[in-house]
Amino acid sequence: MTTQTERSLVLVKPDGFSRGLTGEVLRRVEAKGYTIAALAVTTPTRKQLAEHYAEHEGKPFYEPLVDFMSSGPVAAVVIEGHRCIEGFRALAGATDPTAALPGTIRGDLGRDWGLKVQQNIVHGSDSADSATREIGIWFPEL
Ligand code: DAT
Ligand code: MG
Repeated sequence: MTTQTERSLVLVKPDGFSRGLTGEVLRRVEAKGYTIAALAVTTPTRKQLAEHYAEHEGKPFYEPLVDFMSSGPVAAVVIEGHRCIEGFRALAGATDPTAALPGTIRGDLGRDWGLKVQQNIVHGSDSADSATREIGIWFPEL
């Protein structure tokens, strides 16, 4: 029997990156005990984002989401560690940064700006299948 270490795709979104919060996000990931397996700074293309956010196509926030995510550089990160998918989602907190609990990345560092899409600092894969799919989009060489 082989044990494979779990991996998750984390993005520090353009709001987090431009506010200089990449280090703070990585600090929390490392302080939790996960390791960083890959790291890149890139401005996402709309094509990459259409793939990444395919599940949201047609929703009212979809176009604003793609506009926002392609507006500037992001830090794309592959993190590693047993149950890191669930663990990073807990570190990130709820999607709505107003409702996200203090102590979480979104709860501590994010707020609602009254825009058509929530700007909430980070993305984290929501399942093992999503993680595999998303890592393939952002790090095709892995
Ligand atoms: P999450 O990023 O917590 O996995 P999601 O996958 O449902 O959330 O949505 C992707 C992003 O789209 C999310 O981080 C912020 C934005 N978003 C989601 N639901 C929204 C809504 N109802 N109104 C505005 N923006 C929303
Ligand atoms: Mg999601």
